[in-house]
Amino acid sequence: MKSQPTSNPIRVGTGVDELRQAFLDNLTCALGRLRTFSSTHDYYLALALTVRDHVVFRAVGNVEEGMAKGIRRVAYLSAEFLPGPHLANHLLNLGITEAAREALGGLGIDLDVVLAAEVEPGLGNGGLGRLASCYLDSLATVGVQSIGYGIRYEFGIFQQSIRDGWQVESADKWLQGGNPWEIHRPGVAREVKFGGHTETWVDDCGRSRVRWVPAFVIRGEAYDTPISGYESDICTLMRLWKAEAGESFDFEAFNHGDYYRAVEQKVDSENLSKVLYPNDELHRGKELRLKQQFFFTSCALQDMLRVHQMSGGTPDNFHEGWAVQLNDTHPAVAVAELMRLLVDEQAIGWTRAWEITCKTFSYTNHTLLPEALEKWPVAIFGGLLPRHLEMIYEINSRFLDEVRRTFPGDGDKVARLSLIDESGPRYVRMAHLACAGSHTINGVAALHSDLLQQTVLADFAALWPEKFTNVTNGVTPRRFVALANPGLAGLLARHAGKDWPGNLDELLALEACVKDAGFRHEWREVKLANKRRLAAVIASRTGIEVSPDSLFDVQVKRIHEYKRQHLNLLHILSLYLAIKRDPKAPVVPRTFIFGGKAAPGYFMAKRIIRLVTAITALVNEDRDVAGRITVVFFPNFNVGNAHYVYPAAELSEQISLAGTEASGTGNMKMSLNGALTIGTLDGANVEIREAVGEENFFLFGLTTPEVAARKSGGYRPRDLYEADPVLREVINFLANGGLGGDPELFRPLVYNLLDSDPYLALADFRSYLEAQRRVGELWSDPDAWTTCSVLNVARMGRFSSDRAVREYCQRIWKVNAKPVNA
Ligand code: 26W
Repeated sequence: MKSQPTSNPIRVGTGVDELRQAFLDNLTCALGRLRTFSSTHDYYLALALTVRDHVVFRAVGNVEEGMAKGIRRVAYLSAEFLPGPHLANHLLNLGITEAAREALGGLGIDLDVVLAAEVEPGLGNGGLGRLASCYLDSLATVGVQSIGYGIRYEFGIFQQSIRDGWQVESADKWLQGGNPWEIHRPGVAREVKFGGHTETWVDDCGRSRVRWVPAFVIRGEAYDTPISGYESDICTLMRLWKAEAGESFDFEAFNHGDYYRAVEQKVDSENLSKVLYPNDELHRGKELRLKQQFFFTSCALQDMLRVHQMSGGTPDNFHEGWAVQLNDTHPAVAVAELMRLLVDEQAIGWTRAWEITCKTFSYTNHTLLPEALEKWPVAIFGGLLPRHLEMIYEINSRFLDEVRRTFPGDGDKVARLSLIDESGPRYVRMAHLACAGSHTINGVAALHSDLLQQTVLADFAALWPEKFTNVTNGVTPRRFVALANPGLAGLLARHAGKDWPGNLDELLALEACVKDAGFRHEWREVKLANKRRLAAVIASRTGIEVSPDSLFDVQVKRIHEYKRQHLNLLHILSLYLAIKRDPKAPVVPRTFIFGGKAAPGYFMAKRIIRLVTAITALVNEDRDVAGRITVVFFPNFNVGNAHYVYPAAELSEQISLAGTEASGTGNMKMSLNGALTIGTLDGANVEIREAVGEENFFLFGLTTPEVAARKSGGYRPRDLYEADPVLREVINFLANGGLGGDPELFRPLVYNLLDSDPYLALADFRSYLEAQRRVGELWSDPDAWTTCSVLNVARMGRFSSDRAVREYCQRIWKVNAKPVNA
């Protein structure tokens, strides 16, 4: 590491005494607290400010360096980020965890207690947001100048609690106690226009130009959060925009003395960035969401243009200064906005502007589910963004000319490819806009990228095969192993060397240890300690006692029918009924752990949670099964809670219907922490299985082509129910009020399964049970189980987000990352 410019050795010194002094200074000077009256939260803030200085020093150094070199930067546009708690991660990256522990210890303060006081920013729904944060971490780690642009939601994803067995949502007031990580930059503000109309005018050179006369303007103010890299001088910035009333919001109203109307407008403007929409994988055409998308996208592009010009660039070579990644279609309106900025504001000709645009953007698709694909009614879109609608029509007309030239006479194809869906009421198709304006389009796992080209984007793939590629997702081993699982981290360092967090392929060295009984014993001890830690957390949050000696079988992810939590539940009920029937039934002791949020308006998902809690009540209170199976719903699954769950997992449930989970990243996090996977050939499971070896993975279920065949052959789930006595028993138990309480409660779930079963849970039931039987069998042989667990970890190097980001750098963004081991 290079030395950083320092003006004050106390503020950025890494010795114990300097850290302690900086901490005390911050407590007094920044927070105005006397030590005697300080709370744990004050200590947290003081330490956070201390650590922030170190990180910000790097960030500031990077800006100067980047300007001087005129290098190409990466902008990651994402409506969601889920960074998790920052403090411990920075300490790890800076290599000062122990120094900080000692510095605080000398004052009688426990670092772990202070770390636990951090409230995490929940600015995302799930996989997509967490992936964005893993990528910022890796961009910093592999040394790429980059910035993540998003929205500073005042309320992030709701907090989940369980009351009477139901999910209850409450507001996430993450900013209430102050946020020490962000730097508010009122000076870095961008104006964003909305509504109104367009008009043409003629400029001094006699050119016909278009001007957008908006109905209102909203100001975006930047809030910067530095993201450090592991043992790296480079820092990425997460620049989030908060909506404020525009400069002129109150002119007219004030002139008429209407103070209240003026203030109302102000409140209205600020509502824009108030709350994150809690839907994942379901698109609802809510106007405010489109406003949010355009707002942060426009702020980001204006910001990039300014940075580019300050670094000596011109609008004409914008694409040489920036590579811009669209994280799903949420920021896809950027394609039209960049065109507007270049054509209307910079007076660049259409053809050249389009060339610049297409050389700037690339687009990642994260889902195949049709209900997730974003499309906006033309009336809403045009009402809010009249100029962009015009631009999209023009882009479309030129694009469809190209289509007609390539596929003459194929009118259906033209209709299917069009940026406007005209099959009924008219819509703007955001994925089509993203594809048209991007040089590269990728899916997030090999299977997903293939399916993308065969299904939702098949026509685009036929038109532009060269644009399509795959970049399989990855996760950061710093947060999800080094930080979350210090026991395992120590063991890995001793046996695979200390470099593994920055070069995950080093873990391959573990293969040589697997035959060593002492090593396997140590491995089991680490897992046991993690299970004890999780058991304590579960007891304190739910009151449920779980045995650390049982097999920890874990399914944590958003609740969705395609992820099939209900398939897992059917298995649990089959075990329960088997034990009830025959107390000697060969069932290994298991603790089933569920976690995840249901979208507040998603009826079935909420019923699934209710079913988990009903089964919890049934199973945990039944003396006949006591000590054999236990079921837990871990409330409010988020990044911080994940730190307890992943390291303790022994069986990772990745049981989505083949062809529905784009990639999954929880699958990677659990396998990296030594869990074995029970899974279908879906998303990245396919590649995980290839990497760890098929003998170390419990495979079951239909393959994607088999799913298609079953569906087209007229799938009749009721026939399966009739034919399979175990399934029949389980379903009857559910339908006939076996769980107690209102017998109507689970009928919607039951009838959905029997009459339609859109995600083929019943078709995979038998095969799942059989795979679960193999799980039980292997578990009964601890040495064999441990061997598989070690091999899983050893062979997971490929799933580091560093690898994924390097692929993006090399193949998509064309920027240099520092070499591995540099
Ligand atoms: C418009 C509503 C909406 C909101 C969010 C639709 C779709 C989304 C996301 C694309 C959903 C999402 O998070 N997808 C997940 O992305 C992960 C990262 O690539 C993958 O690992 C998961 O498989 C995928 O479900």
